[in-house]
Parts: sequence; structure tokens; C-alpha cells
Amino acid sequence: MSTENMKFATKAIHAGVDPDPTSGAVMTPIYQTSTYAQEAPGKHKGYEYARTQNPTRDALQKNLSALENGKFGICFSSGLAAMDAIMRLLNPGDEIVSCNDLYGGSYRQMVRVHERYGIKAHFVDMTDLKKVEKAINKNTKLVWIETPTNPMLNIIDIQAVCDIAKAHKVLTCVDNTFASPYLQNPLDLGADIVTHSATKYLGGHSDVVHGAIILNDEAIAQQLYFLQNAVGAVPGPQDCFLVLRGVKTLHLRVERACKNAKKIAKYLVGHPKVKNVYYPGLKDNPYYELAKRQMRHFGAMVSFDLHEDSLEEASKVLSNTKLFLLAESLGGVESLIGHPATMTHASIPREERLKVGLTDSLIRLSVGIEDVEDLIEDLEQAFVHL
Ligand code: P1T
Repeated sequence: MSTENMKFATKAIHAGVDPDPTSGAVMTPIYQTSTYAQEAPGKHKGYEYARTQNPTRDALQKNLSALENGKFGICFSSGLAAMDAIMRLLNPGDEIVSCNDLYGGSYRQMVRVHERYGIKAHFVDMTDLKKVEKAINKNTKLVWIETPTNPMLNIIDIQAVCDIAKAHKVLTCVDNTFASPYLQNPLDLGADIVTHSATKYLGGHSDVVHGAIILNDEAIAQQLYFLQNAVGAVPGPQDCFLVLRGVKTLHLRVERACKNAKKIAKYLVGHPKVKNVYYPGLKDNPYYELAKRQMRHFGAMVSFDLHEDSLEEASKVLSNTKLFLLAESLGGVESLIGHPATMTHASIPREERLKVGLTDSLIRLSVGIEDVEDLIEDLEQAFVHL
């Protein structure tokens, strides 16, 4: 069966993965080598040096491109390394229009790394399409979309933003980390590039840091393969193997985590100490209809804040959960609890954070695949400390 004809779960398990030709090994071997023997100068089996090519990485790149319905997959040593390669497609004087609620590390890279090289980023509320249109000017070369956004879980209309960007001949990139390819496929909605922190749902077990880019345009793909080799932020074969293994259960993990998240969001809505619950799967959430149209489920991230808005108050919850571990990151089988203002989004100035609703008491949950009754009980016993 050709990969294009496979449904999602079949692709997750089989795309790009063939039994190893030398032994028949069903699982892709970890080709732990830095170089490959050549028969004669330039005469080799397609592999010269492991920064440039590695069979374990090749299998993963094919697998991930199939999951995102793209032609080319390019892997990197982290999500931010993948982002950096995309930024290197731009030249001094070029500008980026980005959403104003996004992972703090992505914001930091745009503002504190690429701005020094003459690339200016503008951060706008992309849930308002008029603001996107207004922010694009003759220097704009890239529109950077993260949806659901981190950590406010706003939903941006991918198709509508890509239509606007296309009318201005501007490249679009969607950071699809929070949704994973199981919930949403941005290339199908008109995006030029999709990127992932594979550290999260793709890896799925909090045991690897990894990044990926998937796209259809061959010329841009060739530039990115060039950057992968020329800059060298490549993942090791063991890390590629771990992501490849994680992906095999992506659909099962995400399905279960989304179900758990919805129940937890509903529980939080009814809690007297909780002020706002941010979860697109709640019927009165402003993005409910858009999320339903754009995503397969509503995701497994839930954010909320407290009536008494302070770090001290939030700490009482953050320090007292037993199953929800207080840690950065997301997308693993185990549930995590985090405090964006001091952890993942500390690099964003407080006044900018407050503008998007990222208050001092905002708490972010990455809901895992445990029994949801135990997770709710864990939150309940932590709330007693308030
Ligand atoms: O950590 P790394 O693999 O480099 O990925 C960076 C990244 C990119 N995009 C999004 C949407 C992300 O959430 C992240 C990393 N985020 C966390 C570590 C976090 O806890 O939010």
C-alpha cells in the first residue's frame, strides 16, 4: 500500500519504516556511526558523513513528512534548532509577523537572536485577522503561527491567516507542537511550512529533545537540507529512534490525553478558587467552533488562573500536586504542571505577558494518559492548600 493511501494510525506505524535490509530487523536500527566506508572516492551507498545523512534519521524524516501530508521532512536537534533553520531562510531587512502568544523560547529567539541580524518580528493578536492584514508590509517575508497558542490556548484560523499571507506572497509557518499531526495538519490548510518540537507529543515520553520541519516546496526544502548540514544542529540516531518509536503510539496517546483534558477542564470550571479556564473544548470558549473545524480533538493542554492572582497563591497549587509533576515541557505520557510566568515564558516581559492574559497566577497543565479520576483527585488535594 502506498503511504498516501494509508490512514493516520497505519502511517504512524509504517510510513518510512521498512525492515532493515541487512538483517530483517523490524525496528529501524540505531545507526550509531559518524561516517560510512566508501568503495572508491565518491562511490558509496548514499551515506558519506553522519551530519549529512543517517539511515535512522532518514526513516524518521520520511515518517514525519507522511504524518503531516508533506513531501519533505527535515530533523533537528531541538524544536528551537528547527525554528532557527527556518529563520535562516530570511535576510537582513526582512520582517516577521508572529502571533503575540507563543512559546517564550520562540519569542526569545526572534527578539534576542535574529533581531541582531536585522530581522524584525512584530507580535500581533492573530485571532483578529484585521490585525494580521495590517501588520504585513512590503518587508514581511514570514508569518509565524502557533496554534493552539502556548500558554493561553487561543486558536488561530490557519486557513484564513495563510490566505492573507498568500495574497501578499509571504511564506507561512505553523508551529504545530501543541496539536501534533494527529489533531491538525497545517499543510492541508494552506501553510507552506510546519514545524514541531518533537520533544513533546511526537516523542511522547519526556526522554528526548528533538525538532522537525515538514513542507512540500522542493526549493525551500533543499535550502533547509543545506542548512541542516551546513549549520549542523542535527539530532543523533538514538534520538531519532526514540521519536520514531514514540510516534507509533501518537494517535492512542493523544486520543486518551485529550479525553482526560476535557474532563479536567470541566472540573476546573466548577472550582470556586479558579477564575478562568482556558481550553478550546469548552462550549463557551470563544474558539470552540474554530477548533472543532480545524482540529480533530481539542488538545491535551489546559490553562487556568486563580481569583487571587499572585505567584504565592499559584505556588500553593504548584508545590502540592503529587501526580502532576512541576516541570517545563509537555506532551509526555505523564501529567505535568507548570507556571508560565516564571518558567516557560519568563523571557517575555511582564507587561507583554499581561496583555495576553498571562497573569501571575496562570497555571498550565499538560494532561497525560493516567486515570483521569486520579488526576482530578490530585488537583483537588492541592487546591485544599489555597
Ligand atoms: O524545547 P524544544 O524542543 O527546543 O522546542 C521548543 C518549542 C517550540 N515550540 C513550542 C510550541 C514549544 O512549546 C516549545 C518548547 N516548549 C516548552 C519546553 C514548554 O514547556 O512550553
